[in-house]
Amino acid sequence: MTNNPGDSLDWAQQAYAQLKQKQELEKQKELDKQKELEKQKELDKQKELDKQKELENSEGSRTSVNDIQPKLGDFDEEFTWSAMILQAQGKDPKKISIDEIDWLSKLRRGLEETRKGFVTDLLDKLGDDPLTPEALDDLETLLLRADAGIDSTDKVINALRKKLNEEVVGGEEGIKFLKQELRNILENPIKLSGKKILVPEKGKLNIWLIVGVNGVGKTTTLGKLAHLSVRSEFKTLIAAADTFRAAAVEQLNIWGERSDVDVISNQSQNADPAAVVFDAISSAIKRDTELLLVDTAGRLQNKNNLMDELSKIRKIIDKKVPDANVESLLVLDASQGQNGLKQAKGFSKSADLSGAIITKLDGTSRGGVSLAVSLEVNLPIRFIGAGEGIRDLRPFNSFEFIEALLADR
Ligand SMILES: Nc1nc2c(ncn2[C@@H]2O[C@H](COP(=O)(O)OP(=O)(O)O)[C@@H](O)[C@H]2O)c(=O)[nH]1
Ligand SMILES: [Mg+2]
Repeated sequence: MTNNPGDSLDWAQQAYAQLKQKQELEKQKELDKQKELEKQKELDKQKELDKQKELENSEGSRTSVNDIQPKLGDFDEEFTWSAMILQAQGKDPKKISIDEIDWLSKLRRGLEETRKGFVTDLLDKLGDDPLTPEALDDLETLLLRADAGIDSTDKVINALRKKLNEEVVGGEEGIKFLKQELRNILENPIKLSGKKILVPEKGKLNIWLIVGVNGVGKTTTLGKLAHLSVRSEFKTLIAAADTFRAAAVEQLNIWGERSDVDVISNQSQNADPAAVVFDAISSAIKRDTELLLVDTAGRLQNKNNLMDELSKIRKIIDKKVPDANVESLLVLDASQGQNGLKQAKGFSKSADLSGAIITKLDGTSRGGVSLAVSLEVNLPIRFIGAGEGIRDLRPFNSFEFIEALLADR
């Protein structure tokens, strides 16, 4: 299926060299280049339009402004970087879709804020010189500032310090080692869970509870998950168990419509969320649903009520369908930094969480919190969201995440 990763890297490096060469030529042959660019843009635009059409045809769905994807502009640089990342993972260059390139570009752009206050400084400090104890102190400050949390920071710094005591570590090697350490933190809970990525089991009822405080992006994420699920041909159903917010059901109905997924709800005021879930499970059984996505409230009259409510929902599920695969996924807003870690600790005490979803990585983000949540709460990160569009959610990939976080351009 895949090419030799070495070949792929060669291919990417060649593409990059060509780009550089192109930029040189650009200076000399301004006019020629202008024409060429125009032609290229026209071609790309055409490709984009074709792709759009293809999507519209295959899904027959509505598209919003947010869904219209590949944005040109920084195309060359982003394309090259994204292609390299995909190929470093052994992906066949011929099979890389513009969707994948676009997503990685978006992720890199999303993590730009985190990077600015962290990696750029770090790279400046490390440069090509060997790593020094002073550089480690700086790195420690930078990691804390990026919301990586004390424990993650200590872990990485100690590992680097140990290595430094054993040998001379060059700047580039230091970065490589740092990336590996950071990746290990993210990968640990994923490995422990025994599931590399979270996918519903075919032919079985899977129930994913989407939990988290108000405004973090639960409903939006659920809408995106429904889309992903339908695209992957799972029979999907939504339960509107946030009965506290009046507009919540309407918001979910819109998302349901976009992916052609039915929403089970109870319009009456102060309906019992557990009762909605009960009804939804009955429908799911009747329809042979494979993935039931449950939206929950982020705020009730007080905090205890919220946790009680979640455990009540969980009890109903365990009683009614004890064989179902149940996931309790905590949604965290990346821009909330250390607050996200607090939320994760709070929910994990009473909500029996099995994973986390990090949203809003496109805003002014402090992506480091993913590390803190992985290490301190031991939650595998399952998906990440970077935008309000229906396609702006992907399964989490620690390699891509760390490469985007530490991208040096
Ligand atoms: N920029 C950005 N906005 C998001 C993302 N996810 C959700 N939002 C926005 O955050 C706000 C709250 O989202 P909502 O899903 O209603 O949050 P909930 O209260 O947890 O259900 C909405 O305006 C969403 O459009 C994301 O990944 N990026
Ligand atoms: Mg909501």
